Amino acid sequence: MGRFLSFSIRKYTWWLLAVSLNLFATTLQANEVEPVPSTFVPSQDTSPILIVDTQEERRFISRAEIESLPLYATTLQHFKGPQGSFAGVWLKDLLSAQDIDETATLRFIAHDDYSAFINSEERDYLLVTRLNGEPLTLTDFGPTMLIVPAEAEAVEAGTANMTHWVWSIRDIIVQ
Ligand SMILES: Nc1nc2c(c(=O)[nH]1)N[C@H]1C(S)=C(S)[C@@H](COP(=O)(O)O)O[C@H]1N2
Ligand SMILES: [Mo]
Repeated sequence: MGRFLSFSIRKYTWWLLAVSLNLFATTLQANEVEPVPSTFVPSQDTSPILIVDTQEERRFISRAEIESLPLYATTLQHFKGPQGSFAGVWLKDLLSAQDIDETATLRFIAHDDYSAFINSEERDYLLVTRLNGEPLTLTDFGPTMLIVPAEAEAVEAGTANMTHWVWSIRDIIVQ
């Protein structure tokens, strides 16, 4: 009886080990590409860091407002240098919180006056507010930047078009 019990416990242990290794590997894989929900405490900073221009009005958006939306994080090496955990909100979530049509063409204008046309339906854009838990500032290509997690590997390899990876965003104009 004792031998039988210890045998089944041992068998169960191996099974448990295999299952947890499998889960662990899946988590690692998911982390590489698909952003995972992030649990950091949303910013309380209500000073404006982003302008949204609709046809009717100009809106000033703060970190607190952006980070009140569901937060996601993904790990990558950005082509401008920064590396680590990039966290923020899906652009689609911000648009719907701002009552902006997802199909709208958006013109993103950066602090260096770079501009790019973006359509949130074309790809899944993450609007990043943090790197490794710290708020992004102008010196690390913030206060916000657009990344496309699904393209991260291709961008790292230099094989993807990255004209829509706008950093240091100042203004979003809804066309
Ligand atoms: N703020 C800002 N974002 C930007 C750009 C820029 O000049 N300013 N250049 C875009 C372009 S055209 C490319 S190819 C990539 C890489 O820019 P880099 O070659 O200057 O590193 O970033 C994109 N995002
Ligand atoms: Mo470019």
